[in-house]
Amino acid sequence: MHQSSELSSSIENTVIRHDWQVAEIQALYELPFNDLLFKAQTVHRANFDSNKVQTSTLMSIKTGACPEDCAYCPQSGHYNTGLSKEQLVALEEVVKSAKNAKRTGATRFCMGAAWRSPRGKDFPVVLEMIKAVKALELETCVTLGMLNPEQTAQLKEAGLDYYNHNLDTSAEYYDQIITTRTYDDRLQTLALVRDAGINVCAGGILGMGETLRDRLSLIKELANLPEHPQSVPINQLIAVKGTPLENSESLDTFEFIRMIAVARIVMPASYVRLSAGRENMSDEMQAMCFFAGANSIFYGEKLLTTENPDMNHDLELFARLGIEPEGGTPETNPCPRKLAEEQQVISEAAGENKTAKTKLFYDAAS
Ligand code: SAM
Ligand code: DTB
Ligand code: SF4
Repeated sequence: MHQSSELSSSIENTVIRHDWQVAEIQALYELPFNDLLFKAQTVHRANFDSNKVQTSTLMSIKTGACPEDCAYCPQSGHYNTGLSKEQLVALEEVVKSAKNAKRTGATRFCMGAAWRSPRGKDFPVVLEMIKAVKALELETCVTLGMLNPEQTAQLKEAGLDYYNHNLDTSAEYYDQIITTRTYDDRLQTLALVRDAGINVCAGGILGMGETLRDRLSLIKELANLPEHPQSVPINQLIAVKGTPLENSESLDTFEFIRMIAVARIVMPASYVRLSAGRENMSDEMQAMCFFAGANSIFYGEKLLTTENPDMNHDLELFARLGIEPEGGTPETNPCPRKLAEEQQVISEAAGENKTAKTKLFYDAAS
């Protein structure tokens, strides 16, 4: 390649645009699969180390009985999913989980609350949680629902690194999924978070009965925000019994991978997180998502209320793919494959379930 064409292709792979049209994103999406993946991987390599994946651990700090009616959510008080209402967890419990997350190699600790918005005496406690997690030299993230300017200022002051607030789907499909708030409410909180100088984590869910156009429109909304979200979680719906979406049909695997690829191409410098739903994805599907430009995962056996793959399984998958977690592979687990095999044998012998198997890892690490 001549120097000038090398330069123009490297600019093309790194340029940040905010004027995407759905038709343009659709044209990318409809490329032959190999061409799309090649393009996504080329953009990925121009902006990131393509063999590194960021790992975030999630903790539910306040579970259930949420006043919102999000049709996908097991924590909405409008549906009966068998979850019991819980109070805000204690600060010490958060510190304990965050220490564990750090020891197992996570670089970010995300705390989620089933709130419409933070109110009353709980918010100052969340500020203390952020400070305590930050003191462990972990990046901090919270997701607490809608915020006002005073709250964003206090979160920033407490040292918050990221705020998660998803657009979830297209503006057009939004009222089919949530009726207790609007898309504009969501955009407004994102603006307040951005203006407070907190990194934005915003993405959505695929597989809620939306059309392809809705999915492309969601990606367009995210890409055309005044700044690209620094982190873009792409969730595959976990169809939870008792929610209105319990019988939703899952998306075709290749359609999901294509969406990861277009997210990577239109938001070249953002972390794209292969988020909820990995428990229902094969290793091969996840590997293709990483090739398509996903470079972050939730790491740990639990999301908020649902299951996530074992850490050992993830570390083994990384090892098989030559992927390095951004925080490094935990020292206590130098050979993930061997450890996973040993633990599989021990757990099977003891007739233990998955949670017990993961516990063995913690025990080994402590
Ligand atoms: N209540 C806050 C809010 O909605 O912003 C924070 C917690 S909420 C559980 C965070 C995100 O989790 C939602 O925006 C949604 O994208 C995701 N989520 C919830 N239930 C899910 C499910 N069943 N499958 C996939 N993602 C889900
Ligand atoms: C995001 O996009 N996905 C996470 C996080 N942000 C807070 C939550 C997934 C929740 C899946 C359902 C559950 O475990 O309750
Ligand atoms: Fe509440 Fe968030 Fe679940 Fe909606 S997604 S019901 S706001 S916890």
